Amino acid sequence: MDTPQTHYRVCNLCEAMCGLEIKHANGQVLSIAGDKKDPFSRGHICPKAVALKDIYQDPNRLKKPVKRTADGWQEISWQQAYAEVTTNLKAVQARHGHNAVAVYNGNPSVHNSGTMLTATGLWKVLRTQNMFSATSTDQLPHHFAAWQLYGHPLLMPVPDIDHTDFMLIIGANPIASNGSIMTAPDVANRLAAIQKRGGKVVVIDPRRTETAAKADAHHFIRPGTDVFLLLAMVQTLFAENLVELGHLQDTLAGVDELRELTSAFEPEAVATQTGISADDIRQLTRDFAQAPSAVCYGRVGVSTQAFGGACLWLINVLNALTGNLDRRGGYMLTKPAIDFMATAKVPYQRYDRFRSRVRNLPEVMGELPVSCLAEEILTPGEGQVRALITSCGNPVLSTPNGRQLDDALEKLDFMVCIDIYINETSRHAHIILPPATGLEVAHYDLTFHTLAVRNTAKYSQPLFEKADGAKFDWEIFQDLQARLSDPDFDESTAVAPQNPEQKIEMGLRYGPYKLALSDLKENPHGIDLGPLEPCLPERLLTVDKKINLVPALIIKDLDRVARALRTSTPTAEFPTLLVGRRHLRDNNSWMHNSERLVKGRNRCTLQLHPDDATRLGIETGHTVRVASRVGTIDVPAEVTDTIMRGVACMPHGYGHNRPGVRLDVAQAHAGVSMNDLTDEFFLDDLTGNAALCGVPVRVESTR
Ligand SMILES: Nc1nc2c(c(=O)[nH]1)N[C@H]1C(S)=C(S)[C@@H](COP(=O)(O)OP(=O)(O)OC[C@H]3O[C@@H](n4cnc5c(=O)[nH]c(N)nc54)[C@H](O)[C@@H]3O)O[C@H]1N2
Ligand SMILES: Nc1nc2c(c(=O)[nH]1)N[C@H]1C(S)=C(S)[C@@H](COP(=O)(O)OP(=O)(O)OC[C@H]3O[C@@H](n4cnc5c(=O)[nH]c(N)nc54)[C@H](O)[C@@H]3O)O[C@H]1N2
Ligand code: SF4
Ligand SMILES: [Mo]
Repeated sequence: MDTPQTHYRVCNLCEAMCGLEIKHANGQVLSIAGDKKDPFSRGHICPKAVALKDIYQDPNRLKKPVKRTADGWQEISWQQAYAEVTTNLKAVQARHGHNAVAVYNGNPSVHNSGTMLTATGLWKVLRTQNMFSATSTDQLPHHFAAWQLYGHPLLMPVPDIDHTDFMLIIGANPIASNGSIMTAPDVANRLAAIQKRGGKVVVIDPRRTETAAKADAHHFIRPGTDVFLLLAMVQTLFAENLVELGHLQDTLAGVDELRELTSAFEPEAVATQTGISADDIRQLTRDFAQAPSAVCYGRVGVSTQAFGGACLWLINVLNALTGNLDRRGGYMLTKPAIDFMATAKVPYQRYDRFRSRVRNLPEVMGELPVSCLAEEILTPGEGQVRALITSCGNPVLSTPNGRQLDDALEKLDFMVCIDIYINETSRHAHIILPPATGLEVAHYDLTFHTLAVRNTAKYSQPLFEKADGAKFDWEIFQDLQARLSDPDFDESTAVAPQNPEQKIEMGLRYGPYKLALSDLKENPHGIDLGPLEPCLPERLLTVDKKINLVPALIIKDLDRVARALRTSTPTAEFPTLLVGRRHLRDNNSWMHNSERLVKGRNRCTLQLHPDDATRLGIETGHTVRVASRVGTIDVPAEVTDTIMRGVACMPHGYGHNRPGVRLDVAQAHAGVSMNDLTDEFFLDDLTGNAALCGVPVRVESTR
């Protein structure tokens, strides 16, 4: 064996951007450890990073295009695959119009710089309004609030976790998820550091999570009621004269209207609905407002619910009204080495330029809510979706009423998946185009450097050559774009796809630090560019350079909030509220083919409070039946007092035992899909984001 060598790169599996130190020899990984010299992650990694080795070696991972035939999947050449994809997509569009082809972009898209820099070129050529992505099952409310307040959906502040004195975490579990819209590697130690310097961490969650267990205080909240809590906190700020605008005094508009609008939401008015006492709400508000610096941070638990948009607006408002917006230790914007915002168009206008055909839902950021994808395929008429391209996505397991989509995909005239596995979604494809991935690709994190709690920059070179005959994602996107855009496309004169490295180089050179790609290549551990710094109002992208705290679109939604406060959500038919959870060794739906990640106790269980379990005659290990408006599943129960009464909880991303799925390890740990219960009609009316938290269900014993 050759002498082992060491390679440094970033882990692109989740948002934390941990630095890796990989020892390898003869094309084999010997070990994967944290890179102690990475200035940002300081040696931290989680178990998923080690699974990069498993992905690299996975016999189920595709390296060449495959075509579904009567005799099963057949490997075909890239040339044939491109020709068939192009012919079929063109035929569908020629016969049925541009919108007959739909696109779904999944989560790993934003973790791949090759995809990030080339996919949109292909989507533009298609000229379809039926663009969908995981965004509308995830962070759309964050974008919506950022657009309404700061002028651009990507101008999202992040918690200055390393300097704050008080961190209020609502509906996020960073110790399991490693942080989201808050790139903060080694987040457990960063949270512990708040406490060490005398600060406090408070968690609001229907579960006593891993993060809550380490916090100074945890309040259970009834799922979907955070909007009431937040309104009561804002009401309290005004009622107790705790509003302090700080340096944004002249930038913040609408403060008086806000006082009016929130005046009815006294803590007493929301205590029953939220399950948090009026005294606790007042005390929490005082502690937050009076801390030297504080930040309120919310994530999936507040964005994937029926009032996601209003919640995210209020989280921003709470930070602004206490002087914590754009202040050290508060809620701050980054200054990334590649800054997309430098060329952003003002005003931002990608909203409601068109609507979904069947349900008339407005476009947001050039996309339609994925909750309406299946009906666009299933409902006949002009503009019906007849072909689908997915890239980096597994919507059968990740979007509401996944079963319906699962069935709908069978009805498509043509489907192509750009994916590395034959999974629950891609098993329906006619053709799968697999890009090189993981250790075979170069990466500069375009997305998560812009959402990081410290400004850093890092470029990762590929560790291994891609497999013989494999292609990079950026090659696939450009190859397809060329073939689809040119009616006279000629293979023999085609131009070679451009390595997007050049775009990264340009982005860095024109960026605020004027870096060169060579600087990053010479510093494989990454470059530290310093802590977050105040940058408002300069960085605002609003036309008047002000922050309007009472945007009309959002204020209109307060009627819906007020109505909900008077209604009690659980019905007799579906009396329990279902929420999700994440486990450190899961990564949405797609890493269960790594034995090291799935081994051990079954994690796909339905958690219930002991009182609810006793009432229903359920014990840990029993199979229980869970029903919602859209479906029924059977799942093992896990009785635990970490969950609030009246709430049930299960992870998403399981349900691998469907016919044709070619994931040998994952199928042995199949589990069931939470999204066979979530409801495509249960969403945040304001933003179109799916409501995956607080889904009304009925839990029954099967004994
Ligand atoms: N009930 C419930 N549902 C949820 C959530 C929840 O909390 N609860 N969370 C939601 C959230 S936040 C998200 S982001 C979505 C995720 O939803 P999706 O993005 O649809 O699902 P993933 O499981 O991330 O699937 C990733 C896909 O990308 C493929 N892949 C992996 N690496 C690569 C690569 O390098 N290139 C390509 N082309 N493909 C690759 C995988 O094989 C897999 O098919 O799920 C959402 N769904
Ligand atoms: N290990 C691991 N890490 C991941 C992922 C993964 O699948 N596994 N996925 C990645 C992705 S795509 C994302 S978007 C991020 C998400 O990152 P996080 O948002 O931190 O993800 P979760 O762990 O799902 O935390 C959501 C929390 O909201 C709580 N919750 C549910 N309903 C409500 C509610 O109504 N109100 C309140 N206040 N809380 C509620 C849940 O109990 C849960 O603890 O994680 C990323 N990191
Ligand atoms: S926390 Fe995220 S970035 Fe860090 S090693 Fe784990 S998966 Fe990779
Ligand atoms: Mo996500």
